[in-house]
Amino acid sequence: MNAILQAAAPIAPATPAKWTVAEVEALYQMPFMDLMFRAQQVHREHFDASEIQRSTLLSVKTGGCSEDCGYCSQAARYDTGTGREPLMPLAEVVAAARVAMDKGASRFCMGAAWREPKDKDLEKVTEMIRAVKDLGMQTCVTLGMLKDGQAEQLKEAGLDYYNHNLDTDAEFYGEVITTHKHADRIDTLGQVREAGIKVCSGGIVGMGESRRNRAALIVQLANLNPPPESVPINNLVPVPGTPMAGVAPIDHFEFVRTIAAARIAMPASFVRLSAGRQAMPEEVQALCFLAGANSIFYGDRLLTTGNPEADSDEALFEKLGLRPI
Ligand code: SAM
Ligand code: DTB
Ligand code: SF4
Repeated sequence: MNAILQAAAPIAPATPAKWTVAEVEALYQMPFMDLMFRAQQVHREHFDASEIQRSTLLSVKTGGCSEDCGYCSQAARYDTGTGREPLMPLAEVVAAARVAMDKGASRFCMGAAWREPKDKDLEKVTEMIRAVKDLGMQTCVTLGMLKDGQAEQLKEAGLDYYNHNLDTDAEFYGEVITTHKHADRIDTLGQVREAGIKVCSGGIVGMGESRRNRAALIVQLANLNPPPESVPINNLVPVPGTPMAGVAPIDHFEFVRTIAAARIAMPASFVRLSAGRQAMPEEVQALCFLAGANSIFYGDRLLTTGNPEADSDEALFEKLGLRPI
């Protein structure tokens, strides 16, 4: 073979390409129109741009959490007015899942305000997973950090997704949370993967982090191998009584850029426009869908805070010609 042909021969990379923070920062710095165009191209290579996935949340154990996450209404140490509720009875969970399914949600996500689940609690959550699966819905739970063997128990019960957000850049993590580490989150995600459960992991913006921190969070998510199947991007819901209550909100266009950067860096993942929609005009939400968001939380509550009414989401989808999947 001559030298030219040799140079042109494809070389299979030993490991998948990794994103760098500089590359994702460069996406953020693109002219808005160019960034949106590129995000649309990537989105349309992997998805039908008129389809949107809907997940409904339910807080199955509320408040009284030992952790100090600076944004969270459920941390016991902050005076947020969020009541404490023990683990919900199975029948109530199933009733809520049935309502969500009837309204058109395809996935039911059960959240618990725990640092980590105790074995006896996990047992009860596995009953919830089995019952919700029996209705014909996809299941997701978010229970905090997992120890050896727990992810396998969840898989055994039929769990589809485990949500565990990296939340913010490893370098900014200590400004937000001190009672556990970013490395602990990565460790739990590894256990979830090993057990064969799909990963749902994303983060929160608007906590006073820099654009570089936002780019780094996207890199840390995209470079998980493989990247999470589902990537929730939350805009901080400021909760009175938490340390983050008074942080200045980020500009809507910066939020849309974050969605676009996540879409480009994780082309095959569902990117979920998550918390914070109540404070977003419909037009901004539409820009997020244009930037590649193709999933939402659906139903009038997130965990402890509000979310747009299902009927108003339906009306928005109708206006945009978005079809639920
Ligand atoms: N305790 C578990 C954990 O921390 O993984 C599960 C529940 S926790 C409430 C789930 C996620 O909700 C957090 O990781 C965070 O991303 C998001 N979240 C909590 N409070 C929020 C807020 N005020 N604004 C936006 N997102 C929030
Ligand atoms: C995620 O990324 N966002 C959801 C879900 N995963 C568990 C939670 C949002 C919580 C918003 C504040 C609240 O309602 O307590
Ligand atoms: Fe607890 Fe999760 Fe809230 Fe942190 S985010 S305080 S771990 S419920």
